[in-house]
Amino acid sequence: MSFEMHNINLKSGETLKIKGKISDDADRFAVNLGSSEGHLGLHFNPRFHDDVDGAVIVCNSKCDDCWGSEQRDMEFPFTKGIEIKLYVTFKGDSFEIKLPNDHVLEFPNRLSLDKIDYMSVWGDFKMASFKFI
Ligand code: 9QG
Repeated sequence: MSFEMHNINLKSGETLKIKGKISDDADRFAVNLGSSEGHLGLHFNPRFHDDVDGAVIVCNSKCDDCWGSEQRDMEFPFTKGIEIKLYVTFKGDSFEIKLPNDHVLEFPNRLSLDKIDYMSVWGDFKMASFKFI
């Protein structure tokens, strides 16, 4: 794990802004949002070389250590080595992720989390800063 933080208390209507740099030799990275019990409401996982889809954004949830069904999006505005900003807004019944090209992905809050207590960043991405807005 590159970074993780507990007790972030992200409530419905609030946004997590993340800035950082994708590694020059990136394969994949992830931003995870979840509960203090360890469940993930959102696993946001851009992959440059997925076995099935090549460059794809995989989103999923994880409950009791079991992954749900993947949502795959071919909108892929990422390049290795670039600096990016991501905005993840918790909407209560869903998550909205604004990508660097202003395209917005939606992912349902399958676990009905009423607030987000946990965040982590993983993989070929060096986070420079994050803030809640
Ligand atoms: O591969 O897919 C998302 O559905 C799994 C990956 C897993 C997730 C998951 O191995 O990787 O991306 O916690 C993990 O292992 C993450 C980093 C079917």
